[in-house]
Amino acid sequence: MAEDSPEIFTKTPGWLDWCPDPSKPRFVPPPGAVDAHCHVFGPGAEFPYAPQRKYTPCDAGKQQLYALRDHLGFARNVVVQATCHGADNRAMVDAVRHSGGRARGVATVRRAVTDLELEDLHAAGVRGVRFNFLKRLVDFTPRDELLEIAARIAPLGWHVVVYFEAVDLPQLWDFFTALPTTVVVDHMGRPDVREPVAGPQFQRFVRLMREHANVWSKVSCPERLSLSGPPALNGERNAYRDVVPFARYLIETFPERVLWGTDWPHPNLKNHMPDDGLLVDFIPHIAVTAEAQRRLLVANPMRLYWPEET
Ligand code: 0GY
Repeated sequence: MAEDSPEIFTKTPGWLDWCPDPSKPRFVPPPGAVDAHCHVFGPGAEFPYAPQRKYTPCDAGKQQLYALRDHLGFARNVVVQATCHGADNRAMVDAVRHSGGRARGVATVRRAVTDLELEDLHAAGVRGVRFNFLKRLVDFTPRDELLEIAARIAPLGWHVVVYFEAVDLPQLWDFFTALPTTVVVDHMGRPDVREPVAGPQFQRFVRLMREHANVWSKVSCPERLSLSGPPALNGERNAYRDVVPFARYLIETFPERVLWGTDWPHPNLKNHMPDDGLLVDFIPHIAVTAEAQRRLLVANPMRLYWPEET
């Protein structure tokens, strides 16, 4: 390969591409609604995927993300660094910079990050870092390195986003509760939805939020957690029903500490690719009043990502 030719990436076998023609949701998000969890992938020819990545996705760039935002009736995005880009934040930063102020970013950084690099990320619109604990997505990072990073980003007013499996919460508890910032948990801590909401696994997560007022949760990714799956193609729009009680419980118990996101372009789904319009129609099933919807989609993400406007 000539030095200046872009690298050609081959998708992970079985990779499911994002839905090209999502339906128009029936639910109309309140004005100013924020999709607080989504990603961009490359495009690889412009922003190469990281050598240490665990998967190679399809390209999913900023134009497609912002077209989806408009189609779904949202106003803003929080673009979360995906593991396929490692700690090279250029694709995410480029997307945020080209949003006209309508996106913020969550980065991945290593211990070696300089203060100047952190300041540049802040100027671009980054407001948090993500620590990922899923073994299928990342190699292990020592906890002292993560704590050091958390201490460095805290003075910038940033928060830490954490992604883990529910079964791993006991061993991560002390680490999470030692973090000096707001801590945002991805996808409700990934509960096993075969277990009851009142069961020990989910209630452990609820206890984390109850005892630690700095812990927030994204009530996102029903398509990842659901066993009942999307509805049959019969016009029904209340998909992923088995996840509803978990998300609704968190929204009703911690109305000021919940966020929602599409998770577009939905990395690593194996069985089906969601219709993003259906995902939006999940919202009124979990946030059942206009006030709960306003907090979930507008007030809470604005407080965290655009505090200067609130
Ligand atoms: C998600 C979920 C996943 C992937 C990533 O950064 C990532 O690669 O977050 C997953 O595979 O469960 O939130 O996008």
